[in-house]
Amino acid sequence: MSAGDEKNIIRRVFLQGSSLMAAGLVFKPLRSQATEVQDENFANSGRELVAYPQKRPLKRISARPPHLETPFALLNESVLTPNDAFFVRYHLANIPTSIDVDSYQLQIKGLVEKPLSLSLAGLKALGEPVEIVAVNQCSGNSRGYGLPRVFGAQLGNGSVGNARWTGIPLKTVLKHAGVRAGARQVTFRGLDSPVLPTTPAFVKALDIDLALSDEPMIAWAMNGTDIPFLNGYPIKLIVPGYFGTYWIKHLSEIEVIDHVFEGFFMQKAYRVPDNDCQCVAEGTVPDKTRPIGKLKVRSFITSLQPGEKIRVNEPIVLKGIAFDGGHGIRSVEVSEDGGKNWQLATLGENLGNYSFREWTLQWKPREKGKVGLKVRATGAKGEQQPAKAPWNPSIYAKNDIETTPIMVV
Ligand SMILES: Nc1nc2c(c(=O)[nH]1)N[C@H]1C(S)=C(S)[C@@H](COP(=O)(O)O)O[C@H]1N2
Ligand SMILES: [Mo]
Repeated sequence: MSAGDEKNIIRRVFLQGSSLMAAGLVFKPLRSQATEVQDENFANSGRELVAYPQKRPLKRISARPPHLETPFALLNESVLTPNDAFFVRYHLANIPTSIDVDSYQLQIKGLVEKPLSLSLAGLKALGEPVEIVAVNQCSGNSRGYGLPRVFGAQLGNGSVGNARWTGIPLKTVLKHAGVRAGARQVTFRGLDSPVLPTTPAFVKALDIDLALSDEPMIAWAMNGTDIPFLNGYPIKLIVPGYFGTYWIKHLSEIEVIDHVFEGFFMQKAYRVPDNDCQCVAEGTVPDKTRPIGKLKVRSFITSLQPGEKIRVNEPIVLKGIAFDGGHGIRSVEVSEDGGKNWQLATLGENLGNYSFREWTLQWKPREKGKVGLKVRATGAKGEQQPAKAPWNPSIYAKNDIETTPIMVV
């Protein structure tokens, strides 16, 4: 199938979706097949596995706009999450259905010497391409497991993925436009828009220092090929170490401003309590909040799924991933006795501090029965996963030590 055909399918799928919506029916993509239902261990359980364009069947959290999660068995395939398995999250239902790369323009405006309107070729011509492997994780990943339960999408653990991004440093683009004195923040928006005029646009802001730092980049390739349509084709902002909310998809407009941006998705949503633990007592409201920032240290077992059966006295290799906000992983440990004793896992290849770090551990279950396998990571600066993450009203940045319940038979 040619790239053009692929785009047409995407177009048809989404047009079909919107006309069905208009008729008051449930949005269901043309090529979607609900293959099976994956049961989650939380109240809002039972996720349909649905295949969207360029995607394998993924767990559908919501249909319009699409929010799809990666089943954990797919995260076990490789340290770089395959493009067709990468999770998808949008906020606004008017998502683009087809994009003409020949006429695509990225605007850079506001407090700059020279406003720019760049074609994709123009963007690529600004400097040497760079590559970085980095984790994209939604702020609300795992919210569905949090208690007390809070408003918002009930996410499982699969709104996370790791990819090799190729693009141009954001600072190169900003320097080309010439940031003027008095710049305070830079805002970013993409091609998606609200259905109703009263719904705020999805615009995010970075402080000027972060925007001009080395890591943030405008990427046009993901794992060596085009970014899948639903992950932000043709270009996407990558902010290594920071939650996915800043990683604007279908990036179309960059504006340098002299104040702190007041839009809804910075001032009202995606905020955490403004203190060291980013937490408050359960069920209470913080006095002061700030925009969410960097990822916290986390780890998962990917080689065994909850409820899986394994044989007693047969050695197996446990495998999984660990990541943090950019210091890198110092160690990963596994416990089979509820956290009393911990065994040190072997870390895999280091693809950089913003990447998933693979870990493995030889393990022989010696007794029959239920086992809760726990995994715990420690970052290079000593940050360690807590048994229970401190609470915040949106259950963002959840990073409790995970337990995978299995059955030894
Ligand atoms: N244009 C646009 N970019 C966006 C969003 C969006 O709604 N629109 N959502 C953000 C959020 S909250 C997340 S978690 C990531 C998800 O990236 P993905 O869909 O490529 O996995 O995209 C971010 N970028
Ligand atoms: Mo997100």
